[in-house]
Amino acid sequence: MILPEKYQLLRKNFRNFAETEFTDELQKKLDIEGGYEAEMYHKMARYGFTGIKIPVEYGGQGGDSLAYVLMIEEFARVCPVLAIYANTPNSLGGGPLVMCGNEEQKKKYLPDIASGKKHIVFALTEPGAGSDAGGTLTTAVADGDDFILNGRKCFVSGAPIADYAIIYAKTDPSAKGSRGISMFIVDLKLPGVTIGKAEAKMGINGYPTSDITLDNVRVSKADLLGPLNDGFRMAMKTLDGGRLGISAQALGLAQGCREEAIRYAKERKQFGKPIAANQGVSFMIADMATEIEAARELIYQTAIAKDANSPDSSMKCAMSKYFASEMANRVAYKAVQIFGGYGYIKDYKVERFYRDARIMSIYEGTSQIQQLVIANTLLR
Ligand code: COS
Repeated sequence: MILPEKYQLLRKNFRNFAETEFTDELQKKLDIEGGYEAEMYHKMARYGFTGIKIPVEYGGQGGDSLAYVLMIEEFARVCPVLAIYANTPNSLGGGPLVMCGNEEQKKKYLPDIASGKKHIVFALTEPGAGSDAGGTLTTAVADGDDFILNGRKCFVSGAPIADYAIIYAKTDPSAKGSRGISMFIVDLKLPGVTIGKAEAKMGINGYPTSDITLDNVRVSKADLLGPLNDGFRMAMKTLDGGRLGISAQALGLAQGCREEAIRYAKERKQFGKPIAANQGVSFMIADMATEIEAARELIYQTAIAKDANSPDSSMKCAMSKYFASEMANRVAYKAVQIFGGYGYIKDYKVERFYRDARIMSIYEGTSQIQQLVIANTLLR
């Protein structure tokens, strides 16, 4: 797709920022030490990236899904984990508030999220409710002006550094399956909240992931987000946007792999010529580039369809995530293959890309869940 000039300029700005700020030194530090780079988050906030999709009246940039996709793609092309820093406030964290917060909630929370003062995360998954997100066991029981929450959320990206979490809990125990679930904004400083130890992960190091345990946590009724008992549908709608974001992250990673592989294949000489002169290598590059272009077209079209409220946009978000995340894994595999033994060594970026790619066909719904969403839409 030939992008209108406005988006080309945006892409250039995002690329400049990532290439200047996401230094190799910082990327290696994050990968080896894990943890979190608060200074980078604040820098992104100063540039308006943490609020790109948050409406202007609440302190954001009011950008559309295509601008958001371009930002995530360009950031992930240089460093997939740092792309998440800009993703969470715009997507799974801030998204539910933008979508169904009342005026008071939006005014209270969104400006601080857009400006990077506060960090908000999305807590849906539980030890026994992963792909079956409707199997939520966390409960919220009304008590006077509050709800009392009990349960445990797991694999919450960003929990150790977050101020708030969007928590899903069953408010109507008599409702079957995914019905009777509600959404809450929970201040993680409230008594009874425990944040677990950061998980040791294969990749995406530098943005910590942990459990959140809720033990009789008293949450004000003012922090019920959206209609009572309708939280699951809101979670699914939020995940539509989240899946688009992951597809852009996978696209950026694949583009980064492609560039590394081409540079190396032209430089590296074996049998007296650059390895790129061998069809075995050049055809891998042709395949990588073709798949990346196909993903890019699908993702950009999906972003436009989503903003136009096209009836098939949920399915397209699932298709984008399914195709782009599997594609990124294939492309990262080939990039490592082209680098040969060096691709297995941590000094070379493709080694990290390969590990980072692996989660993309898992988080925000596995590839198999995306297939289910696509098939259910087509066959209903
Ligand atoms: N937008 C709006 N509403 C949606 C929706 C969407 N994208 N997807 C589903 N819904 C609605 C359905 O229309 C249905 O509404 P009614 O109850 O009014 O009929 C309701 O939500 C339940 O949908 P469904 O019957 O499809 O729910 P299931 O329990 O069968 O679950 C899957 C569907 C498997 C698709 C869902 O649980 C899922 O996405 N699981 C993966 C979760 C995930 O991605 N976890 C990662 C968390 S972030 S790391």
